[in-house]
Amino acid sequence: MTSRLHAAGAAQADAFAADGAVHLRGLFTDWIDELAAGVAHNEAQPSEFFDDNGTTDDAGRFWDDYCNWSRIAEFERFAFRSGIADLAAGLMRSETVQLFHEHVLVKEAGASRQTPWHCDAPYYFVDCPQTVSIWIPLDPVPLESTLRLIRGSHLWEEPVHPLDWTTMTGFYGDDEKTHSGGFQPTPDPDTQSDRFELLEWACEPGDAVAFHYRTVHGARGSSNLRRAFSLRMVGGDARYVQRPGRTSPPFTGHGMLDGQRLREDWFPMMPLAGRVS
Ligand SMILES: O=C(O)CCC(=O)C(=O)O
Repeated sequence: MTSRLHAAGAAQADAFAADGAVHLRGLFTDWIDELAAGVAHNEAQPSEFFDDNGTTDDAGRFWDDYCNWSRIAEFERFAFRSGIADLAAGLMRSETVQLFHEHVLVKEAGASRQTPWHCDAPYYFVDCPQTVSIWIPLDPVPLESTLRLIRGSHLWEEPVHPLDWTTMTGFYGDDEKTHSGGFQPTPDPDTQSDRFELLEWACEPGDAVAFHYRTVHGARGSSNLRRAFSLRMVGGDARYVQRPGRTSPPFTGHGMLDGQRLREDWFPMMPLAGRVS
């Protein structure tokens, strides 16, 4: 498969900076078969991080897994040969792009389990203005089961307090109401629709929704199979942050300290083919 360059244009980078998310149509349609093979491989050989999010007795599971790119060749090829790093560089307006990890999220047909409203940054041990996750659906996604993002939430002063997706209790082992400062409670855009503007796009396979690690997002259940591959990258200003509790992914034994760059032997720099916009 040939490599394609996907440098983001200035208008897309402006929209990403202002809204915290953009929808990009048809960028990765050539890679659907490859990514779908990778997801099948992932399901057949799950990692220690595989999680069905408590949906074992459901009509359809909502399962996810991550940090498998170095053992699943399809994911590694996509990360390093699809041109996605150039897209990320353009959106973040960064001269460099570093791979944080990939994340597979599958809602089987009939999965009623919602993706809880959350923002990713507090689960991670990295934070910075230059962050992007690029969520790529491998199946058609109608509006009712697509990713839903709160416009501009990446600019909120306090990120949303992280919750454990299975127990819906504080992810750091704390309580949402009593947690120490620096976080705000999880919003509910469905009951507070006058306070939030949502970005939601029906998607075709190979579209991409790029969003900032601080953008608050969630999704409903899905009546159809909805496989998604999310690649998470950071730009040149990314720094390790010590969180008040565990992180996801855990990445134990890394030895990094507050304010350090992410170690490149674990989080590789991604070669860029194109000019940063
Ligand atoms: O696919 C979903 O339902 C959620 C995706 C998500 O939370 C993410 O990629 O960070």
